[in-house]
Amino acid sequence: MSCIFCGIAAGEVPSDTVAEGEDFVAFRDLQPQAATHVLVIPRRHISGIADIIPKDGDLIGRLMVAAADVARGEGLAEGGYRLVVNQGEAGGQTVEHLHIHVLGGRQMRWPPG
Ligand code: DGP
Repeated sequence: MSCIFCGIAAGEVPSDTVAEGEDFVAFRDLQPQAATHVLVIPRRHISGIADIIPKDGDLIGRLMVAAADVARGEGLAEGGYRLVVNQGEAGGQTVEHLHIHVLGGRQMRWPPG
């Protein structure tokens, strides 16, 4: 199975990386939906949030910390921003490698579409 985000995590597929750590990479979305749109992914392949298990809790926590750090680094912390995880078809997930969207730079609305 080939996974585009595994390719990005391995450095085999080019991406505009904004941050990385031992177990995560953050890079700009190819089809930005806001002025700032960054994806935070685990280096390890996890298909989606529905596939996490209790022992992944620390990793998920580090991904959330990374997402907040990215938002701070992008200058979004004061004005606000949105973190999104899409899961499965009805959730709008198109890439089956867990990712947190960091969206900011415009007013978000509720409910999301
Ligand atoms: P989702 O719909 O939640 O699965 O979001 C997948 C996002 O990934 C979507 O906003 C577009 C982005 N994307 C898809 N392929 C690539 C790629 O090759 N590079 C980058 N940087 N982003 C990608």
